[in-house]
Amino acid sequence: MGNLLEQAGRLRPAPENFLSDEQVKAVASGRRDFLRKSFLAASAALAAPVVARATEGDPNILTNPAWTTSLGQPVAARPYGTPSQFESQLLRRESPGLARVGGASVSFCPLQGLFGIITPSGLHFERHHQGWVDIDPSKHRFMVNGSDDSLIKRPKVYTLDELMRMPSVSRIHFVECGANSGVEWANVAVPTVQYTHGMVSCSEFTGVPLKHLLDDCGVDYKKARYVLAEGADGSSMTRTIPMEMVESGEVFVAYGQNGEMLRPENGYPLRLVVPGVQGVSWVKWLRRIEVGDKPYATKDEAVHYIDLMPDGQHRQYTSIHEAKSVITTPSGGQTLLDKGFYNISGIAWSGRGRIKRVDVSFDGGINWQTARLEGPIQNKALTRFNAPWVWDGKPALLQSRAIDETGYVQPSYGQLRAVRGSKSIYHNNAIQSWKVVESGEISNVQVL
Ligand SMILES: Nc1nc2c(c(=O)[nH]1)N[C@H]1C(S)=C(S)[C@@H](COP(=O)(O)O)O[C@H]1N2
Ligand SMILES: [Mo]
Repeated sequence: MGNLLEQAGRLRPAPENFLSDEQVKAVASGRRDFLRKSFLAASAALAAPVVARATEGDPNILTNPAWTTSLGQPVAARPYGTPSQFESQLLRRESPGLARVGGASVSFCPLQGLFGIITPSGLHFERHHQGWVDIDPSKHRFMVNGSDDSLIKRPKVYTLDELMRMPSVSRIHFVECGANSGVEWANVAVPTVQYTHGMVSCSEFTGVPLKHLLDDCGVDYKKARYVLAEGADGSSMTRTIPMEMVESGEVFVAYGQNGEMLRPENGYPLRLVVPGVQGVSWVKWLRRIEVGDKPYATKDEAVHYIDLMPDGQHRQYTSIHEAKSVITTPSGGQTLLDKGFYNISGIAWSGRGRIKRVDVSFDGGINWQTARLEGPIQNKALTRFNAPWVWDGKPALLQSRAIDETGYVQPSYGQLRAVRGSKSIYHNNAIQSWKVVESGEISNVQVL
């Protein structure tokens, strides 16, 4: 259990971490006089800040800590900033249950410790079919060609410098692997939200609309109804994207992520952004777009990312994510310390547009109440919701249910399994349940 708790990251506030050794000793020996003396000495040495009435007995308010009475670190001590040493548990993690084959693996995003909707770039989940590469941008080329010369007037090869001179867009979008929540089909109750839902992340991406580049190459949109996107890594990642998505202007060739260049793990220096569509189509280390007149049925769409239906048939090209949500705090692996008020917080998203409403339940779906959405609500991006809850110390089942602008309602496991059966891996958007027991411990359960 200790290990699970550690994996859950931000579990309990740990104010004891902030005590100096002296303070710890003083507290242990109950020498209140010592605390008072050092407080007075410290205030005399430094212009005393305005102090509110001290809480009786708490050394954290009765004494001036070292950081108040000494010089701080110089500017640019760390030319590239990193999180506080006290946040070192909040990390991407590989699932103990998932095998790593060569570089092919996945690291999960620690959703339980994040706020708002933007995923810090260093915590963005990773999914590589053949490991990640750090490409020299001066050597990277991006080509646009046609499966047939009649589909395109001017096939071209672009350098990164050329792309970065073009008109750019910056948009916030989620990317979710189609296999997110995949092990839950088999009811393998992984312990934390990091493993149930951690293959979703959300960033502000910057780049050039693919439509602009296809126009530049003189694509014949009457004939060229599909594009094939290809990556430069060793996985031969190739995906078909219907031309309507490109023509809508939403698909873009990105070089920026959260205000800086993409991280190597996320496709530096170029990746495709295909809003609302499963992650596999967001080809990283993008080096080529081919326009064609039919779907390509590549390995990554004929064998992988297909859904085995109850009648034994495979469903193909179901790439758009339906509405989904999850409560991230409190969540599996965490422990409620006491009865009383809790802010229930989570994320919701839909590949079909904006989130319209999120409901939360504390009794496993018998009663629902509407959560508060943090705005502005963005198209095909994570949306943060919050709801108040007073825990009475009795067992509870926490759930959230997203509704998107098309009116689609996130299904229960029972509803999802009635249509999809139990043999799938991909595209699980069922309602997640967290069970709270009297001790305050929270675990992952499925409610049908
Ligand atoms: N070239 C290339 N692109 C790729 C992949 C890959 O292995 N190689 N993995 C895909 C998959 S399956 C997913 S879910 C997303 C993950 O993006 P991320 O690693 O930035 O989170 O990238 C996609 N693009
Ligand atoms: Mo994926």
